[in-house]
Amino acid sequence: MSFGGRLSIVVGLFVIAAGFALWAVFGFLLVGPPTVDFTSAQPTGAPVDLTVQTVGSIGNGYGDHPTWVSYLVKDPQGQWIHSTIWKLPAHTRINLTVEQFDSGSPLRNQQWGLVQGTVGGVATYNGKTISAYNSNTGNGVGHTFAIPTLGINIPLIGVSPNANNVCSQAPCSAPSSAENIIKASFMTPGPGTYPWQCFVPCGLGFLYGNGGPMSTVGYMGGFLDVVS
Ligand SMILES: [Cu+2]
Repeated sequence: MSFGGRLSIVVGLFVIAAGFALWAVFGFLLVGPPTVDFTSAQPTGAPVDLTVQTVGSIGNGYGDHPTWVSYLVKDPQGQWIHSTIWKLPAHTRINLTVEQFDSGSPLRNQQWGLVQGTVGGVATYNGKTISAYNSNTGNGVGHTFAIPTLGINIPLIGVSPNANNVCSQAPCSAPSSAENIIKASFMTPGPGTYPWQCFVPCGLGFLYGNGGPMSTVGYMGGFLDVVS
């Protein structure tokens, strides 16, 4: 074979290999949870009801990590969606309900037990108004819902670890599964993308509890996609 023929084979193989590499990299980077849209669920300016749940292990039917701890969100049609990316209207009151189905533990940082940045600086825990929760009491705190750029933090109090009905397959529902309901309201700011996350290192089995679901969008963190 001529030098030119061999050169074209080498170049051709290189182009094919580079193409596969780019396809793999972009495929890995672009796969993510769907954006759940709350902007057209109600008249402009009206409060938005945002209901999420936290589950200790998401279970089967949600991809490759059935044992991972996760959030889910209820879309405006009432379906539970495995996503942490929510499209919300700007300058609007969000009435958040968290259905907490996971157990808890004492916090490493008691700051995460404070309710901060919500309307009135309070939340309700099974109907009782709180401005802080001492995680060294009761069942501790399972997760937090925090939006650092907005100064928002809400501790999600754990269910009893001794309950014989702790949910391990999403979507969870009460009363068949033990549940705590935490509610709070907050105002969305102007348009932008605002990351939110849990600050409790709840990624069991990962380094310091901060890998796996704690560092994967769709499980213990996501984004508010705030639009005008
Ligand atoms: Cu968490």
